[in-house]
Amino acid sequence: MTHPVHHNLIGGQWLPAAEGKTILNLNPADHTDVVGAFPSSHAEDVNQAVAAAKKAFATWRLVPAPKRAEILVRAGLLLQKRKEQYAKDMTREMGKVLAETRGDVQEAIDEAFYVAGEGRRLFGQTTPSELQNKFCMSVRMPVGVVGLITPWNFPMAIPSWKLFPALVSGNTCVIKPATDTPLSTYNLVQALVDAGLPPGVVNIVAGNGSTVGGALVEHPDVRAISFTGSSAVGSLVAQHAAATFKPVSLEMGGKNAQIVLDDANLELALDGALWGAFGTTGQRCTATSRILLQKGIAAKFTETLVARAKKLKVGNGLDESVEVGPQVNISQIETSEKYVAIAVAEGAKLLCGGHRLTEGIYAHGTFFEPTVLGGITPTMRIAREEVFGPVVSLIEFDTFEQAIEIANSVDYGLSASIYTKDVNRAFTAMRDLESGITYINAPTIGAEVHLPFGGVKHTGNGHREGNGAIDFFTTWKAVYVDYSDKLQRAQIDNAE
Ligand code: UN1
Repeated sequence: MTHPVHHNLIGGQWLPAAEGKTILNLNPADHTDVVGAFPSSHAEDVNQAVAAAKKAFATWRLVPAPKRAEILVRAGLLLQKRKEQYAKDMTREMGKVLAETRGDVQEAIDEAFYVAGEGRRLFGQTTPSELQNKFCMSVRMPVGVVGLITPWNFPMAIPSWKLFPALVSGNTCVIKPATDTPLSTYNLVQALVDAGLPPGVVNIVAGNGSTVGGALVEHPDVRAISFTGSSAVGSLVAQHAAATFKPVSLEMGGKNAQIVLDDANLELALDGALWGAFGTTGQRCTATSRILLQKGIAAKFTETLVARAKKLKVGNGLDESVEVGPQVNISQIETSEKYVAIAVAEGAKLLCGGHRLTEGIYAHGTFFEPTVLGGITPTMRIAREEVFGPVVSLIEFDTFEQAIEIANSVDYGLSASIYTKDVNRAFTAMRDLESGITYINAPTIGAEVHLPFGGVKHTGNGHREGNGAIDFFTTWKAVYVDYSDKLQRAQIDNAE
């Protein structure tokens, strides 16, 4: 069977990788279905792409920001028109169910319209001078060529979180899509190209993370790196980028807790837990991976959660009746298996799931049962380490204060949620949970694009996407205009 062969996008031209090698993109629900072949690129391809981006920067930075924004508006409109096709492409390469891939494309559309508004803002400041007849302001400048390294779990939304603010700010980009899900990044960039983006402003170099990502991170002409992925890789990115003093924005792991207090609306908390833990097959940085249950409701909640988890329909995400798609690849399945085994060895009770699915409709895919583990204590590895699969741990507690302490007892700090009707506790939780995102009576997933997205501790290094991305993709320039027609020496001529 033939499949499409995709090339890198360099300086407006579609070119095969210099070494001519490719990587096959397989459907995780059915490995006999080849989505396409994508370049397996090396440093030489990265060098060409960076050179093209550097050349394009000379003119793109001078295009007025409102004009740059118009391209984003047109790209957003094209994404709206192509939403269904792009969602289907994404389910085929990534596995998550159609309702969710439609949501992923929608998130890119939302980002396009939100960031386009920045084209007429990009506000700086004016401030009085300490001297007479002198004017002071600070203006945002583009950074230059930026390198973007994106993950497979939100193959269009996360590239859009990086590309759109980088572009509206006047930067040019080299993006390395996730090896498992390049097609959705190609679709996103195609929308930009069709919307009138000039050649070289966005370049795609596909391939292996350490080869292509590594070359981008080390390239002297790349001025900043924005990375989303694991904390282990993020740490390497930061260490390598330090050699050339590149600013790095890192969005990494989570071990997100949903707290359920005795007074919570239990049905609502159960709906939230199922969606937070098993939506996207648990493969979100924001996924609920710990559910903290107050003793009074723990037994009932556990029983109902397990019953409902067992009923979730697992299968090919292109089937509209399916609720949980496959995991993206075999190594993710192995991680899920490994953590279930570690948990059980440490004394956890396997309440449901825990195994890969291999028979019948599952024979050619990478499917894992929705899994609930009970009897977890906060020090077990399953309670502290990220799994990134459909595996959730139940931890019981006595008091509200204990719940906050347990929630905060991990290295990560992306998202947290609490279900309660007690407004005092809700506000205390908003203040005390160590997380970049906090939900009250809502699951840990579902951030909207126009709020800051990111976390504390090992989840990030202080930058934010969404509302905050412009801060990363611009650099401040302080400008002083002296209209006194004489030399005025700051700190000296005006001193008493
Ligand atoms: C991620 O898991 O990396 O908040 C991103 C959410 C989505 C984005 C998740 N809007 O769950």
